[in-house]
Amino acid sequence: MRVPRRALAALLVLAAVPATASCTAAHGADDPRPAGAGPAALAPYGRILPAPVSAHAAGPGYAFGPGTVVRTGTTDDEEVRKVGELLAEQLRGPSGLPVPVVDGAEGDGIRLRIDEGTEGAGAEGYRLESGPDGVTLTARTPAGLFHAGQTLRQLLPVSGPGTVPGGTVTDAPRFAYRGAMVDVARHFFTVEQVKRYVDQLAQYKVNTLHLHLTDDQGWRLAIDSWPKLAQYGGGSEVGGGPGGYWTKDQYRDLVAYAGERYVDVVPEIDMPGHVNAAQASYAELNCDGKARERYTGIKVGFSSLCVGKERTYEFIDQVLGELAELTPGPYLHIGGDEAHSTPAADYAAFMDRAQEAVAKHGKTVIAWHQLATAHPAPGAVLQYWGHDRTAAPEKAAVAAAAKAGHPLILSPADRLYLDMKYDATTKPGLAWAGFVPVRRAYDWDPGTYLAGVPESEILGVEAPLWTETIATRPDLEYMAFPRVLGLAELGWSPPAARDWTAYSRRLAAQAPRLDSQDVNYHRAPDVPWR
Ligand code: TNX
Repeated sequence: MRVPRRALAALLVLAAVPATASCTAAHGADDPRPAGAGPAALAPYGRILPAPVSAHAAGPGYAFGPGTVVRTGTTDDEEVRKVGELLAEQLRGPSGLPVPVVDGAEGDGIRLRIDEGTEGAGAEGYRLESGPDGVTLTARTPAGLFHAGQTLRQLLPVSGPGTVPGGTVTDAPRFAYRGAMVDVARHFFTVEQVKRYVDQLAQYKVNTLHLHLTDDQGWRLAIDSWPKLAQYGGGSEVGGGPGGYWTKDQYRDLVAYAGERYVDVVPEIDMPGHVNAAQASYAELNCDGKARERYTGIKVGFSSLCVGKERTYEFIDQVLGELAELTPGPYLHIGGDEAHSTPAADYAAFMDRAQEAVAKHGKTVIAWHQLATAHPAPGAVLQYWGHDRTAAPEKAAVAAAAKAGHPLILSPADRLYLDMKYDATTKPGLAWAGFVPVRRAYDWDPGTYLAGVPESEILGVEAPLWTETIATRPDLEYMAFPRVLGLAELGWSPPAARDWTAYSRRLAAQAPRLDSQDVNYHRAPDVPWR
């Protein structure tokens, strides 16, 4: 049985607001506050973040209580069952209710349904319908059901039982790639710490975790054919701390954990620069055959693999081969940034071979946008990290590559670099791209950002968190939150929903949720926290 439509109530709501897709979410049309009142609590359908394509409150809701079950439909759909189990677990924690998971689709409760015909849902979208007999989540894919579940969590109180207000959400993402990066090379972070970040991101529908695994200061992943990379090269970090590395099993565990939350892992081995940790571990990776000293400072651009040596290519082939085998997602990121110690011709020749190695192991290349100055291979994705002051010819080279068919991931440093200070009072962080307050991180349009690049060439957006100055979980969260929620909304919500005033109220409404999850976020002065 479908949730009955409360047609009359729905019509009344629709009549009260302009008929644009995002109206309710962006402007809180179901907000009961009297006209003229200042910022007040948004009604549940108006505070969903990222803002959905459409959301309408209508009719009585569903009482989520001791009798609530999650129904996962037919038993033979293992993946849907898993989505249901995870959603039930996410609901149990804050509510203290048992929320068992049961087979079968009929009956009261939270119902998960795959329907290939779900209109406008695409690969990740969904429909959520709430009424007195339950909440029905419908999607074409398990990923869509997962995202629907995250929306449902936001319609419930932060703790205890409560009512899911009656209404409907229809939703689908604007961009396929919605990423966050963590640099575990400058400072080491444990798999447990990164898992916590994955949980925080996945609840806002971020679907990609880019791991910057290697840099001058440390090599963080065990590679069987080159064991000293992790064993020796992992034993350092910025500031002289002990560093660390992940075993292959730990990495697999993280990838699986992220996968269950529909977050793909994109691992990065940065080359031909940013390789001092490798060159300290193996003398043969240096042109002069001498191992480098370990490095714990924060300079960039001084190291380079030995481009003229065949052994270099055996090295990258074996490393990328092992990495490809560990990585279920389609991409390997090969860095390619700030190769200031590699002459341009050598850089281009090296990147040709590195891209060949990625293709040989069945993966698609992502590289920082400097690859545009060499020869990006067919299908290679470029990650743009320029900023307002980036020289026009550099931007034009990226735009030309996009025109030639290279999809772009946008990570403008003066918008999405989570290691940039909010303002002059921020203790951790850098400021080479300027300060990035919360509004600046959100208030720009990825679809029109780069001159000459239409939205169709934009694969998505990503917020990198470089860790030269960030060594602890509280600092990592302080820099990421709340700015990374802006990234989540830029990546997911329709362009019409992008409005700073409305967004800042949705963001403020997330505070109790972040508090209850013990997230150390920055109470930025540009957000109307209550
Ligand atoms: C630039 S962004 C870098 C990193 C630094 C970062 C610090 C990029 C591709 N390279 O090596 O960690 O700035 O903000």
